Amino acid sequence: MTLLLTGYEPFGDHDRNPSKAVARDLDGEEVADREVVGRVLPVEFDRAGEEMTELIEDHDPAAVVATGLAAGRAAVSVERVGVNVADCAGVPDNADAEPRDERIRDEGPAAYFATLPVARVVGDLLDAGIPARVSNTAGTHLCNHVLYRTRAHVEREGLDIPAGFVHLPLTPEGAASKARDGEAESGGAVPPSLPLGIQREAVRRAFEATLERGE
Ligand code: PCA
Repeated sequence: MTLLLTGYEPFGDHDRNPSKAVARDLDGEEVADREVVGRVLPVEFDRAGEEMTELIEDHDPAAVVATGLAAGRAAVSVERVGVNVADCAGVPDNADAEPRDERIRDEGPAAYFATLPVARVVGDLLDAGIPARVSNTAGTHLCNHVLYRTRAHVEREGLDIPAGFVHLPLTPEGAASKARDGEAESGGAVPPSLPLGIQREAVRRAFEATLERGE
């Protein structure tokens, strides 16, 4: 069996996305005795959910961890819930879609819980010296959308697989680039960051902690 890992293309005013690098780097690696299928999703509301559904059908994974960038967050954030809202909050997707206060599924439930063992994943990351926390909101942009759609699909198909979402901070290079665009040279703020190697390790451990469940 495989482990499905997704990241995203760069979007908005970010010229890189650590989630894309992590998905690429871990693609083909063995984690918890399974092969990671690492794929990069488009940052498009009209396509990403569909592509995730197809990936699950094609690869029959034992677990799904979707990841994305949350610039400004200091820690790896393991999301607890995806809500039935699509609102780009002023950041158009890469096809210029700008949903505002929309439902993802008109008849769908208000929210789905992630089925990753979120507290256990965070505990394991903290034990490994990686800054991490449970997050109670994945926002309303595409990351939340994909979490909601993934969980809806898993439930509709009756699949017994843990599925969830992990938001990653900027890398130091990404934070430096933001600082350069800002006022750091005049004393302005620099956003928090985490090196890519640590982000990769966090995702690897997220799968391991998830698959330990019940073993
Ligand atoms: N982060 C965005 C969408 C793509 C990404 O990497 C989000 O947090 O919704």
